[in-house]
Amino acid sequence: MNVDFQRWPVDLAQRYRKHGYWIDRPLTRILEQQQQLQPSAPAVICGERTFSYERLNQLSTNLAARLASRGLGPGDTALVQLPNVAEFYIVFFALLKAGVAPVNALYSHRRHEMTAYAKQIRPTLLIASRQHELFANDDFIKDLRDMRDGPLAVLLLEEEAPGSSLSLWIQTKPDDAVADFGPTDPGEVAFFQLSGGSTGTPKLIPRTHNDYDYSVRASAEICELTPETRFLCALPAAHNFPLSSPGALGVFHAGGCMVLAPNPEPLACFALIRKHGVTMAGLVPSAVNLWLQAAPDHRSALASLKLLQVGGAHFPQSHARMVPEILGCKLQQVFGMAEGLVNYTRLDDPDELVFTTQGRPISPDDEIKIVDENGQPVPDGETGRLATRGPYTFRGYYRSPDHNAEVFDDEGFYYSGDLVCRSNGDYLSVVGRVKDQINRGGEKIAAEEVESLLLLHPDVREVALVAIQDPMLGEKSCAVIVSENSCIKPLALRRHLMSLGVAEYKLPDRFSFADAIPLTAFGKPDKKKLRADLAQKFAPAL
Ligand code: J2J
Repeated sequence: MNVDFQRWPVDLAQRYRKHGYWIDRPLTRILEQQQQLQPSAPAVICGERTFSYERLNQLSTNLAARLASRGLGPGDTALVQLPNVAEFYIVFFALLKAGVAPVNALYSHRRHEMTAYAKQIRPTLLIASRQHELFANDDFIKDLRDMRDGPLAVLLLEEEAPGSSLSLWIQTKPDDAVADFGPTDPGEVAFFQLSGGSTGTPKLIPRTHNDYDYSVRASAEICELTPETRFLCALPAAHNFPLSSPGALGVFHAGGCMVLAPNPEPLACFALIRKHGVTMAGLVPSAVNLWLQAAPDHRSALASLKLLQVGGAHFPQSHARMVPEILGCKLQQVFGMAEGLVNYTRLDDPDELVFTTQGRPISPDDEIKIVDENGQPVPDGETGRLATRGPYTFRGYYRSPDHNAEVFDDEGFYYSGDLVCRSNGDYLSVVGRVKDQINRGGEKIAAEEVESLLLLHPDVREVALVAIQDPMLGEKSCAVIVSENSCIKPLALRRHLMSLGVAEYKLPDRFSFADAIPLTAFGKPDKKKLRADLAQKFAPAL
């Protein structure tokens, strides 16, 4: 039994195979290939530890064998939450080998998000870290167990009990090792990506081996990765950008090496770049701002850096132009989404295109529609809503028929909620968005999710979460609150959200109290007006 998901129509699937995008091999082929080509080459550098391809392959096989001997396999799902450590990739490949489909939660996620994922996938396996507040004791593990009918296997990093020590499970093969995990069907779900979201509950994106592998191979080629590539991963390793655009999987495909950083803090990253001769990195715009500020005093540390990819949020042109000058490397803009479609500026594009657009799609078979509010195509150069379908763009969120009906049209095009403008052939510029989301330095916040949590507070009668501009993060969030209690304090509302176990980046940066939420002619909260009002309210005094 496999994980259920919305498949591509047969004619499109045939086309994607015929054009050589879907090669019908599981994602584990990436490691197997390097195991044969260059087993002793370094694959991952994590602190003082270096893992060769052979070791990465062996350790992931050890874990997969143990999972298989416990009866875990295709149809099972796992909830995984690990920081940026080598074990993240060992676990990822182990689960692919065993055929268990994981949700790789972000380390910043807390009880609220983890519960929402668990409710959707009903995991048979949990892999997490004792150092995360949620797993400092066994309360949440007990909650997860209560949620299930069957058993839940638990493996923890930094765990003392041998039975649930991830490190022990990875290091040795069990005596009753299962040598062959059975074939993985590449047309099936390999794992779930996380959606940035715009609804009340975090949504999951089923990604198949075939579709993801194509995006990885094509991305590695576009970014010209080679065995000499040394890629600094300073964004959360599970995120789609550092995992696949071309990210870790692209680097492994090309036989290069991943250098892990816990976060994008510039001085620590610069030290890693110098120490390991890093050639390439991927960042969100807010992190680039920090690097641009710190770089002038540390230019020599960056000598090996050839390419900086920037994506995930709006990157102002003025900042884009500074990258080559201040960081001394080439810039590549990336506009992608965990749902699929990824656009890149190409390495041989003229500078103007690189500074002023977010690139063009990976594939000749990425179909793009840019339409007005009535669904009519807009001429090139004009702004419209982005809709797309293609060989690595999903066809539906996991078990979310109502939401899918809203974001897909009859032809299977996915409406990403972005406002874009096409120019210079098929280059796209991201101009804005229609989805109800705040992009806080690349971290996406679904307004509705935070609003529903705030409404659980007895003093909150109405609420609207909106974006306010921020010089460092691009956007921050502001909660506009209507309350009968004139003494209500932001601190109490923040505490309320913390007690509900929501990730910290979703806590409103500001609160604003109002008598009423303005409404549009349709009676919906007028967020455009709220944003304009708040821009005035929080405008820096001249
Ligand atoms: C403006 N907005 C952007 C950009 C994404 C590569 C790169 C990024 C992501 C990602 C990814 C943007 N300029 N350059 O998955 O593989 C906003 C858009 C988009 C949403 C997707 C990848 N690049 N965005 O950011 O799933 O609004 O993926 O729809 O987290 O981020 O967010 P996410």
